[in-house]
Amino acid sequence: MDRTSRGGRAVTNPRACVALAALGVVCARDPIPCVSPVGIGDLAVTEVRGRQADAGDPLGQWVEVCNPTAARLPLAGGVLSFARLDGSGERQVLVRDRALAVDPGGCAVLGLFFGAGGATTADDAGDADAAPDGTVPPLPPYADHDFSDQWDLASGLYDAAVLEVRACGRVVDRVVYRDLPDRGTWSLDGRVGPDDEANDDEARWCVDAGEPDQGSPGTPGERNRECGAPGN
Ligand SMILES: [Ca+2]
Repeated sequence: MDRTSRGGRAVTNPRACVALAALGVVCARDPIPCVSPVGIGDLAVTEVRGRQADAGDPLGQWVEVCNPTAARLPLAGGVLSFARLDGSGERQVLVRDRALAVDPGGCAVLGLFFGAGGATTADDAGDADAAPDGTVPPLPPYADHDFSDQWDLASGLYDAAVLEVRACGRVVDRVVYRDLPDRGTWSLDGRVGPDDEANDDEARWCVDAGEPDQGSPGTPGERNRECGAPGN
């Protein structure tokens, strides 16, 4: 994220604070500063997987967010914001999992995973939930947080977007992606560590369509491949 564009503000959106407070997340109204320890640049977006050409793709649409700091960072109350490139159509998802955190040097994968098993709509996903024993279809092993309940599953993630990671109203990272591949992921070069400034450079990103026989999964939760590497 361009540091010149960072707000670095405490929470200024009262409605957001009310929503967060309702979930037990400490996020006081302005002028009391938010207590989230996640600061500007503490998390960096490193990989995005959108809708796939294979309509039966079971691997989900997701965002990988990595923690380059030496501290374990909670994600509860964090927000992913997706807007079209012209700023319109903003959609936000809130991390409601109070236990979710990212270890130092680790990554979290947040996304739409009700598509696993073939469901493409919320209703379908609901049907999938209706197992006689009440069990919920398992998420892929790399999925840390599913926000299908906050999204129009029929449309999926935007193919092009301004994506922001926010913590209690503070913009932690911002990236722009312009054309998600329909096979594999849009991936920050594995030679580049998770970095909120390095990931501003779109030339450092590439398509990871490796392992097509396995559905082009990308590298969710793991270090990205190097751009230009064989099979990439
Ligand atoms: Ca990865």
